[in-house]
Amino acid sequence: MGVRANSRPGTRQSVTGLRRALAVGALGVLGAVTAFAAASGPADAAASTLGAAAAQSGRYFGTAIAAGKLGDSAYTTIANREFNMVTAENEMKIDATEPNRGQFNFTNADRIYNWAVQNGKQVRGHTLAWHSQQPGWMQSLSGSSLRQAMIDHINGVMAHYKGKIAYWDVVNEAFDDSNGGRRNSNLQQTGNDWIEVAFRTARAADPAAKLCYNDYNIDNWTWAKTQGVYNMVKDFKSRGVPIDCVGLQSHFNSGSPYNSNYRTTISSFAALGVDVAITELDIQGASATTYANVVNDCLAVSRCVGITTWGVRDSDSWRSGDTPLLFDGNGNKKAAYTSVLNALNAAPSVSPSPSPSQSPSQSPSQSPSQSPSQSPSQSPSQSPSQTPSGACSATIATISSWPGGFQSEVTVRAGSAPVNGWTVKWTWPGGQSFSSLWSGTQTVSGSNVTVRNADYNGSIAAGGSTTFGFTANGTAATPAITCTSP
Ligand code: 9MR
Repeated sequence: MGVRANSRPGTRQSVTGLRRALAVGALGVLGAVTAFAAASGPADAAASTLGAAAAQSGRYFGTAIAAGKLGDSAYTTIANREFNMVTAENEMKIDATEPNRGQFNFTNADRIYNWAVQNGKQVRGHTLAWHSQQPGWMQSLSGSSLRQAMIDHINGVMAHYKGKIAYWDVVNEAFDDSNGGRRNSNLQQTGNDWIEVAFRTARAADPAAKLCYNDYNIDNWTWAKTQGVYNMVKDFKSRGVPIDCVGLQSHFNSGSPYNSNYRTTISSFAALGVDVAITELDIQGASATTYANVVNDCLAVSRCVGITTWGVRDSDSWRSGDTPLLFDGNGNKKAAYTSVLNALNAAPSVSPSPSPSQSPSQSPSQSPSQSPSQSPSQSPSQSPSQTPSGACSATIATISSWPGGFQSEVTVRAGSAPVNGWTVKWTWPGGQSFSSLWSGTQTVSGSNVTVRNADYNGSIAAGGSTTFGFTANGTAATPAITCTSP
């Protein structure tokens, strides 16, 4: 269901229609992000909520939601009324979703997801790969096992929400605060390519989701950290690494204040061919002027797609002492709320039209920021094999199972010589079928399965191993499997 191209935003009736269309889109195809075309002048009637006001120019206005507050009706009343995009403040993070290796828990994440969808909102996923809020088991890993755990985590979480998340913060806060280089984290120590591996994994896991890099202190265009992230995104775009958006967290305070070059930052990232989102906005003291400046800077750049405040009321903020949000602790609208609403209402409205490219059923190559040559499915599935390859062997293990489905991991081992490219085969014994597979490329013919290496894990050192994983429908099975190497 798309948004009617001829609906006229700007009137109360058409804004309602747009909101209804957004709600239907969210309930039906959650990957759907409505696209808008043809600017048609300022809105002719003011919208009365942040979400409706932002929707007039094709943008969203979101908030972070905490699962523990969904029973607070004062909180949910404001959140439901004002916002049309939701980010889980903590519940989709690594420690929450994979507390034990290979055991995923989506209880609280789903509470937020379901609340959002049932109320017609879209969801930003936050976050898949991050040095912080790692569960203990992940903190204790390093090297290739940590790299594999990161890949498995991305696949496990994205499989659960496949086709349902508008934007995923794939990688969070990977840059150093001062020198413009990478943050020295356990993930960074797995190799400088960990960020692009995360993005490639994410694209393959859910081709419908827009994939974002998210960070703080990348708001000021002159800061080294901003330039470092800018250069990474530029490099990714030039090499076809799948990235669709950059999230500016925008936690503004005296140490990291709003600067008038913020608009330059937004437009510069957008000029690289990515969407820009303001993902965690809060402003110490909540100056109405500064809030309006932020909104106007976003509105000035067509690819600035939306704004999320990091909480609803001041009392919900991680920095509650800074009173940085749009509602006070009693749920009253602050002066900053009015300035944000007015700024949104003053934006030129646009005519909505259905997005051409966001259905989950469409292939990755149809994603707006990817040319077909950048599709992960078209990556070479085998490493170059000029060097003679040694023999390989493989074993399969069930990680977890549930009624009607299961998750397995296959370990591919090299013998006494290095392996350069591998192919694993088996036959399903009882009608099983893949629902998603990661760190490999699959070919299925009837019950016969062939999995070849992905472009980054074909080379296995002598005596070494790598793994790939999958979720499947049917009864858990551990069929006999073979491994061949060219
Ligand atoms: O708001 C979140 C707070 O409740 C958590 O204790 C904290 C733990 O790291 O994370 C906060 O959210 C952060 C977000 O996930 C990433 N950017 C910075 C946010 C504020 O710390």
